[in-house]
Amino acid sequence: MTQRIDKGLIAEENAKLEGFLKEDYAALGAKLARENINIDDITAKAETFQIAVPSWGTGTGGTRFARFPGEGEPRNIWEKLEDSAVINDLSQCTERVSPHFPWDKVDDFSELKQTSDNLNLKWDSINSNTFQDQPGQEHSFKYGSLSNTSQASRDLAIQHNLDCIEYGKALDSKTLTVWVGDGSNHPGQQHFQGAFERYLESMKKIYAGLPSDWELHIEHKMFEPAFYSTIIQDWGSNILAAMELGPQAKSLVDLGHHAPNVNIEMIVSRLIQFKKLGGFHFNDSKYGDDDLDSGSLHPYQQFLIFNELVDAEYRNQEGFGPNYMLDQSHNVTDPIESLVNSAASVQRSYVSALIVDREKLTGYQTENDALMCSNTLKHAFTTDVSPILAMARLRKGGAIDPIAVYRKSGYRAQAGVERPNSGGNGSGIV
Ligand SMILES: [Mn+2]
Repeated sequence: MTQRIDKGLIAEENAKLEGFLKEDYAALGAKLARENINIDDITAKAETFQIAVPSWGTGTGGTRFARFPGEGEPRNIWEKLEDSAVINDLSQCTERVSPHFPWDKVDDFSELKQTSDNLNLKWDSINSNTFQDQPGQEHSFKYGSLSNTSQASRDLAIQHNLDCIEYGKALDSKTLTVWVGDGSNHPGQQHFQGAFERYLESMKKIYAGLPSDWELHIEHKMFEPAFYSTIIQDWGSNILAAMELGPQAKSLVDLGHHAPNVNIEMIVSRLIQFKKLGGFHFNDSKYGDDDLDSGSLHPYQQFLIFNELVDAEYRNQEGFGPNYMLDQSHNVTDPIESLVNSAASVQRSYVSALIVDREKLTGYQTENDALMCSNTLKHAFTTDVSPILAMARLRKGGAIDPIAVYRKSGYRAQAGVERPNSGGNGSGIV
């Protein structure tokens, strides 16, 4: 087994930076105190922040054109767990892993649970996969899964999701996330209503198999692999399906799954209002479902989404408690570095949103002072909360500078020796 990041190395590296961090933290604390904000209260909240890592994200991603395997990438769920543990060692905010079946299927789930327990990791939402055929599969998903015109294909897709719930029970997960590639590539290919009816009928059978303390998250996506229409193309179809199914069904927002320029933070607000916000897949994009690192292009959008989430938290909105997960494709970076960076980026948006003066904002909104409303948000966004993030990591035993420690550890080079490239490894764009 590849060695984890040595705690001694983390402590040694932290010791070099701790003095500077304390100075920066004190300076930020004084600045926030002038705004009647106690920095330690914010840091304590930052310490509670958790975002799940997708098991498939620890491998190098790819595009429709090619995949360039990275050095020492994990070849199975056991090695993906090792990398996930490293990410959490450094970041201290990624204690949950979201698996994808059948990519991560094992014979003995109790052994898998034991391994994750030993690594101090927990399991997040279970992701089912009916967007590809498995070897020897009797009824194809080529023309859809849960909405296929063939009852036999639909039954197979339903059964896979019910199996996923069983795997999840063994791992103590509480959520099933369903994204399907169903849709059409040509106008007229699919009867829109008929296909949606078949989808709902299938989803009702999955919903019926859900334990009472579970949630079913529905993920919408505007295009790909279907390029003319998709069965759950936007949050409208998503919330309709979730409302049709019942209170345990909620909508999941993947930031890359919308049309360009869509106001995602407003969608988030609507879903919160109607108790239908299940969770997030965080990533960033410029053109489409690019699956770039979270906050790498549009950090203000990510902040505005968290402004809605913190607002709901602040108001104690009923039925609010979404799952956060990263869902990215790392094509040219070390996936561990990207996931560490991205988790911190999302955590930064959360912390920045925490320091928004909500009383002032409400006042400006009431007075229709548009400029000061915008300035209130911008003030929080432009306040550099880096010392809070670093202090939260330090207080939990993580690294002040996680990327530097990771590079110094030599983990990747060692993994390269222990894990010869398989060339395979399912790394999807989902
Ligand atoms: Mn996704």
